[in-house]
Amino acid sequence: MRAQTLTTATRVSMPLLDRSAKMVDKTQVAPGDNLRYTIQIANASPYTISDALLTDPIPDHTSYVPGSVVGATYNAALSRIEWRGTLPPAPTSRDTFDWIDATSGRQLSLTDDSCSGPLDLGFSFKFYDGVYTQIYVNSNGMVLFDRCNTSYSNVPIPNAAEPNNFVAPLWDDLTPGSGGVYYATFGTAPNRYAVVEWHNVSFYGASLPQTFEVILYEGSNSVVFQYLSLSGSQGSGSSATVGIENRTGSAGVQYLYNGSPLEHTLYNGLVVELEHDSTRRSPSSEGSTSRRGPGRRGSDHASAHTQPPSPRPGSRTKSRDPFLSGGAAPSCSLAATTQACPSTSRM
Ligand SMILES: [Ca+2]
Ligand SMILES: [Ca+2]
Repeated sequence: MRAQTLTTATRVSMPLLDRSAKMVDKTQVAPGDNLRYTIQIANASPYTISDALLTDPIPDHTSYVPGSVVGATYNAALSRIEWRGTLPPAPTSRDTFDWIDATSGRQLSLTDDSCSGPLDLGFSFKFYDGVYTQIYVNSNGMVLFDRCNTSYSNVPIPNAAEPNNFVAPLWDDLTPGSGGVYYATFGTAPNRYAVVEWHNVSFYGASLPQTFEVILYEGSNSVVFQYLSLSGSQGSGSSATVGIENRTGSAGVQYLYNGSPLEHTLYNGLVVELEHDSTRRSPSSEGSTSRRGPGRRGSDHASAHTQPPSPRPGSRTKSRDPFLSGGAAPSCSLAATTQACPSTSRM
C-alpha cells in the first residue's frame, strides 16, 4: 500500500505553508476498514509562525475512530480535526548561497552617515505600490527608493517615521571605514539585476569588517540579501534591523531586529529573500491561502524565505524556485484514523 497525497478541504490560515500535505495509507478500502490520515504541516518560510490553525474535516462517508487522533484534537461538534500551535522556521541552507561580486562596479562616494543617489537601475523595479528606476544607497546598510536617508538609528519594521520605502540587509550604525560600497548591474533584459555590495564596511567606532549585499531582480521584483563575511555580534545583527518597508511605513517585513528572533541571527553564507506585494508568485502558492489571493493588494502579504540567488552574473536564463530548493522539513505531523462507513467503499 502506497501513501497517496490527496487534495483535501484542508485550510491553513497562515502564509507559506504550501508544502504541507495530507496523506492516507490506503488507496482502496472495503466497508469497515480503517483509513489512517497523516497531515504534515511544513513552514516554508524562515519565520516562526505562531498561532497557526489547521482544521481538517472528517472525509465524507467516513467516521472518526474515537481516540485515534495524535498530536491534535477532534472536534465532534464540527466533525473535524483541529490543531493550533507554533511552527518553527524552515531550515536555511548554505548550499543556495551564490555570492555576486559587485566590486567591479562603481564605488559609491560614501562617508559615515551619508547617502548616494539617485542611481539608475537600468530597469523598472516594482516595490509594493510603486515602480522605480532609481535607488539611493546609504552607508548604514540600506537601499531606498524615494529619497535619501542617512539614519544610523535602526528601529523595528514597520514604522511610519522616515526612513520609509527601503530594503535593509543590515541597517545599523555602519561606516565605510577602510572598506567601500559598490554598485553594479548585471544581465540582459528582461533578466537584469542590480547589486549593492557593502564591502568590508565597519561599525562606527569598531573595526569589524562586514561584507554583504542586496540584489534587486528585474521581472520577479525579488529582493535578496546575501551575507559573505560578517564579524562580531554586531555583524550577526545584534543591533541591526534586517527587512523591508513600504512607502508609508505602514507595512513591511522584519526579518531581524536587534538580534531577535534568535533563529534569524545572520551568518556567513546566509541568503534571504524578502517578499512583497509585487513579487511574482506561483499560482499554487497564491491559491494555497486565502490571504494571498491573486489580485488582492495589501501590506500583510509580505513574507520572507530563503532562496538561491540565481542567476549568476552573465547568465541569460532565469530559473527560480520560489521556495527552498531542498524543501522545507515537515514542522509538525498529525495523524487520525477514520473508518469507512459500512454502506460505502469509497476512497
Ligand atoms: Ca519607516
Ligand atoms: Ca554610520
